[in-house]
Amino acid sequence: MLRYSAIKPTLENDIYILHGATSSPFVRKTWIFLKEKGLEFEHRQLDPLDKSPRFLAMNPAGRIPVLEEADGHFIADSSVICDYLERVHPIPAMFPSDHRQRARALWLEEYADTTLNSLCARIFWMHIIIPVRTGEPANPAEIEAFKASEYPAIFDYLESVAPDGEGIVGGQFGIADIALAAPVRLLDLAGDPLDHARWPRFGRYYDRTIGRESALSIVQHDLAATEAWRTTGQAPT
Ligand SMILES: N[C@@H](CCC(=O)N[C@@H](CS)C(=O)NCC(=O)O)C(=O)O
Repeated sequence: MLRYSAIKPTLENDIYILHGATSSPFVRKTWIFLKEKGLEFEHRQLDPLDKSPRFLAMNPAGRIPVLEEADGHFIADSSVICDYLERVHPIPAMFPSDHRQRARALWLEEYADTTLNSLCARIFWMHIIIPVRTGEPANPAEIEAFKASEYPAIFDYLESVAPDGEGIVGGQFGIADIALAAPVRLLDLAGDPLDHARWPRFGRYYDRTIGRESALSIVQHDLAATEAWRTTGQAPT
């Protein structure tokens, strides 16, 4: 949590600024969380690959998202940001109050941010970024082989725990649901959506989350960001 004194607070109003590229699943997670909380924010593009001094002062790890508060205070990492927002704005609650359920929600968030995200990000790279950077079209055989080897362990597990309703933990919509949907959206953006016939329960659960008003509000922005990657091989500016 650094304060970058060379940057003046950029907002007069007491609202947040969310920095990052809108194709990022971690930006999407934070965006949806802010919306679910009913918090006002502005979005600013920030290229995660351009490790400028300004970016590194905001987050020495050089990763997006970064949340800026009205006084110029920065908070990095989607999980840290969501936890912080929950404490500052506890209602509506997005983390379970029961200790075991909270642990389960945090574990699912971590699983989504790591295991699930690596898989979905790889598909996005294979379809969108590698072709524009190499000048070679996406390789369907390579993609299908990757999916055949990597998808079952992860999506069979998610199929086995997906709820009928909106909330995977205790039936209450919250952080775990947002975190699980955010990377799967990369598959839609890559033009290679999840096979709903093979994983119908998880597919319907994903559709319910991504169809919420909070999640729909980022759609035009993530499509635009994907188009920037697809045409230039670079993050949106
Ligand atoms: N644990 C972090 C992960 C953030 C992350 O990896 N963001 C990616 C973009 S999707 C990034 O900034 N990558 C830049 C890099 O690795 O150089 C979070 O939850 O915010």
